[in-house]
Amino acid sequence: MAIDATPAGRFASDAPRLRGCRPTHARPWRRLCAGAGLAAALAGSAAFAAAPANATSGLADGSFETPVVTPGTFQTFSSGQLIGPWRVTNGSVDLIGGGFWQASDGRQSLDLSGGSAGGVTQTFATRPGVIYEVIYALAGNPQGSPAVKTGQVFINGALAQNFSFDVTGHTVANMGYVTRAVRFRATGVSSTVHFSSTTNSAYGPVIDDVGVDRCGCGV
Ligand SMILES: [Ca+2]
Repeated sequence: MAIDATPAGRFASDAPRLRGCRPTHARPWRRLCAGAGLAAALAGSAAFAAAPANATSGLADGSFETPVVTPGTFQTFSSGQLIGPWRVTNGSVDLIGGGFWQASDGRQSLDLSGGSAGGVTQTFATRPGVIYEVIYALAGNPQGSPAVKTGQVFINGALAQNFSFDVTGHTVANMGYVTRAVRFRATGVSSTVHFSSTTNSAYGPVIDDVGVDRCGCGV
């Protein structure tokens, strides 16, 4: 079960930390669960209390920093190939090296359309019944058409979110990253997230800074 979370707009370092979400990775997140009121409402509920206190998630290299691509270039990966802990699911994607364009986090990012629409997936540890939120930074390749890049997020094989990003007015130096999130309740000891481009060109949606938070916001 998964729903779209309300887009939070651009990353905001001054965004208030909302109760009910707990980062399950080392890096503190700049954007947490939407729906603080609902989170607060659930805070004392049996459903919320049932969430294990030590739930963990092992999503790795959500920043697409490995392997390191020669700065100023990009490397295309095709279906079945691995990009660190990510696997290319279809078509091809471009791992963008540092300095080629602005990353949201670190130096590298991922264009989900390599030569054509592609996608990547990763499976991470979850606890059944616990609510998680996949958070990611979204932009688009500003170097070619179409202007509006589109794609989808799947959780455990089910469509969880359609996304789009309009690159109009953005450049390689000002990518205009926004934050997107997808909430879901884990049903097993592992869950799979799959980002897929539906932009069938060489200029697709760009993602970076993917992470998973344990979340008490409710779904
Ligand atoms: Ca990165």
